[in-house]
Amino acid sequence: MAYFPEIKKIEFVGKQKKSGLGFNYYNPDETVAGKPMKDQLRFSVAYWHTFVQEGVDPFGVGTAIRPWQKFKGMDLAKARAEAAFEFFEKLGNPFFCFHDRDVAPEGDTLRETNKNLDVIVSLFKDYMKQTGVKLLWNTANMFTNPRFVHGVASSCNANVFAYAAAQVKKGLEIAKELGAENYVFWGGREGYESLLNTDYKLEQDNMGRFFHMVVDYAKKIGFKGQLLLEPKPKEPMTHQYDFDAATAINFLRTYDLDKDFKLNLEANHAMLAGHTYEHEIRVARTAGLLGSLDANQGNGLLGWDIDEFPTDLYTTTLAMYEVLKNGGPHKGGLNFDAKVRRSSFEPDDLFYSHIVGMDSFALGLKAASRLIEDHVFDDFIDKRYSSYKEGIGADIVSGKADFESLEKYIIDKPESEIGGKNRSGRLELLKDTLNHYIGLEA
Ligand code: XLS
Ligand code: NI
Ligand code: NI
Repeated sequence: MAYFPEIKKIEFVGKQKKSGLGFNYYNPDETVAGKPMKDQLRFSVAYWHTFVQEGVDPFGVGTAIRPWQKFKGMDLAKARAEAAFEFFEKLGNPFFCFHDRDVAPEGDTLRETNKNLDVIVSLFKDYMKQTGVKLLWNTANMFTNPRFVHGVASSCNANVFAYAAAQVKKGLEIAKELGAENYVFWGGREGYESLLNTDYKLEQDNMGRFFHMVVDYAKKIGFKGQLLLEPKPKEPMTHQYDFDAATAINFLRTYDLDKDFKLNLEANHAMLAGHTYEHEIRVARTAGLLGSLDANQGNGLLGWDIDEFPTDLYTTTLAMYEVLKNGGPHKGGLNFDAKVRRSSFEPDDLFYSHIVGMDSFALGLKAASRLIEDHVFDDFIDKRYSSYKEGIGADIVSGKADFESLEKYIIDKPESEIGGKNRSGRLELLKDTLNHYIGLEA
């Protein structure tokens, strides 16, 4: 059956036609920075937000009208899968992402749960073959069930560790079966509330052990996808172990996992950590650990993860700037870890929300590509640091200088030769230029 009978395939309509059910900027086959847009952006739809959540908030039940809601149990799981692939074909996203528990209900034992999963995975396999839609990543939901109350690999309960191991083992097998490009770990319950009852060192060490088992098993079964860690600073736990990109990188290096894992970075999580999205991406990129992106946005007025669809062009431009500087998305992509607002409860809103997200990133990509092509920031930054290209600066960079030689060089210099050499950072000028580049593409 058709779940979105009123909707036809969403087409690129160009700039002249304003909004509606068409793309103003996302033109999948148009070349930007040497590659078709679809390969630069690698958009993915998040199964949980689009086909599962129903607009619940802490004060009220769901508001969403979803034509598959009339089914229950495995029938609901099958209906969702059918609706999902109809949606993907109409939207034209090349990828999707899911948690194991989004796609099939839990049974009484893990064995039964896995059986339910197998049914849906084989359905997915057929649909993927028919439509050409691919799996950007799958992941294990190890945060909803009450068994994870004290954590997962960091739980004080060893049987929970064992359960999680078996759950992820199955997840990796599914990833292999469906040809996933990546496999993600978001440690929602990996953290602690208070040190009064927490063995911090054992919890971290156990997480290290868990991830080594992941690496070993992925190798054993020949899973070729990239393993990814997704940082988040708070919510649900007070102290999340993977606070932000820098903290997660330190964890990976401490446990000798940085050759096998990269990061999946989310805009709203960056905001909760007190960072911009581009900061998080830059930190990962310079460490050689940029894996993939969860595309959404937060609200600076709120202190929690609201997973709004991305519409902020500054952020999409600066995020795509980092991606292009990283040589493109590689195995990663842009997964819309984003949900329609509770008041946008009609099925059509699922299309409008993805369209604005895709257009915002397409425009950001084009602006970023031009900024790079014209060396706008590169030339400015190059000049700003030019004192390190010759003389004493070159000695510092090459390692020739030491405290004694630096003292000898500077000790008798007048202040006009020291502070007097500073020049304006020209931030307002640069922002004006950035606005101009976004405006050129809009
Ligand atoms: C939650 C996370 C989650 C991960 C996948 O805040 O963003 O959605 O992306 O488990
Ligand atoms: Ni996410
Ligand atoms: Ni999130």
